[in-house]
Amino acid sequence: MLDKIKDLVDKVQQYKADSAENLEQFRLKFLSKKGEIGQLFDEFRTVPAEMKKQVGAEINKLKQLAQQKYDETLSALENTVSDDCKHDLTRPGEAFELGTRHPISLVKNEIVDIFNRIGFTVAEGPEVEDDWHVFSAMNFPIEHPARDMQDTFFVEKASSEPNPHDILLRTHTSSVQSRIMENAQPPIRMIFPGRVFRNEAISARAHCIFHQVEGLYVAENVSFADLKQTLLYFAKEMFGPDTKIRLRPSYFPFTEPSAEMDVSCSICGGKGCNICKGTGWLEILGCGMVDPNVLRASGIDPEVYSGFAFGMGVERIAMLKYQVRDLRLYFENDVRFLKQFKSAY
Ligand code: 2NL
Repeated sequence: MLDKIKDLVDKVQQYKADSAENLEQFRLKFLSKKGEIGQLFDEFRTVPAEMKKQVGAEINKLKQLAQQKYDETLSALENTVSDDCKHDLTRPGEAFELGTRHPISLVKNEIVDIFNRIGFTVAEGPEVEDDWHVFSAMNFPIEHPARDMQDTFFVEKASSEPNPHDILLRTHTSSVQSRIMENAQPPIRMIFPGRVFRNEAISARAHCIFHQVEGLYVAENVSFADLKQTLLYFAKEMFGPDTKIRLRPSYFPFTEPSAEMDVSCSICGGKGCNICKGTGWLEILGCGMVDPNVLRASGIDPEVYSGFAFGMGVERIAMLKYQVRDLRLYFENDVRFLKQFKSAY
């Protein structure tokens, strides 16, 4: 027994730890309950009475030695800088590359922010919708070409005839508005950003997926003058304080009267350039007074309330703002393109 203890004392004295894992092995081997020293204490019961005093003293010395070695090694390891310098707080920070937001997100966030400032809140809704919320409640006639397979992606279609229960990918975000109007009474002052889908051939100017922001204000006595001032404010915030707007009569199923809005070209200041094709104006959105049929379909009394609505394509505004000539660049996610967009939004 005494020889075994002496052997262990030698081993402990010679031990040199160079890593935390190594030291942990040392602790398990010697100091844990089932370790070498623990076993000696177990065997101690079998030592003859006359030897107990001497053997006991040796085991205790060994235990102290091992504990001391362990404590010393631990503090030595803590004081040395490890290989990967993880704990050297004086080292300069490592530079890492910060990502940039996608230009479509930047422009969408900027649009949302401008309308937030004048009291519009944001709502989002499902991309897979039913015919009722996308077309029927929006006053699209049965024979409207948008309801055709050629123009809309259908998920479930009962027959070749339009049906309010058909399931489809929304072609505009107005379906969110109709859901809001079903569940809330005016005043409603909201904007609706989201992805929309149209069955179109992909080109520099069109894509089958794009982004829209629509807006809706329904209350008592909302007039066309309110629409004009709201959109003038938006145009000045988005394109600069000297921006002018003009409205041209147009047609949408969900608004009456309807208009398309142009802003004075921010590139040439209205003089005429190749971006505005010499006209001095850029078309940026469609708008109008909400058709009474649309209000009625969603449970709002058009005798009491009126409203204006508008819709704009985020890609189109982003193309004008950043002078990007090919829409497809927004969908390819080439980092050389994406890296160029730095903004507060
Ligand atoms: C465009 C035209 C527009 C609307 C969207 C709308 C929504 C409701 C009621 C009435 Cl709930 N209208 N939205 C109105 C006018 C135009 O979008 O060319 N967008 C890119």
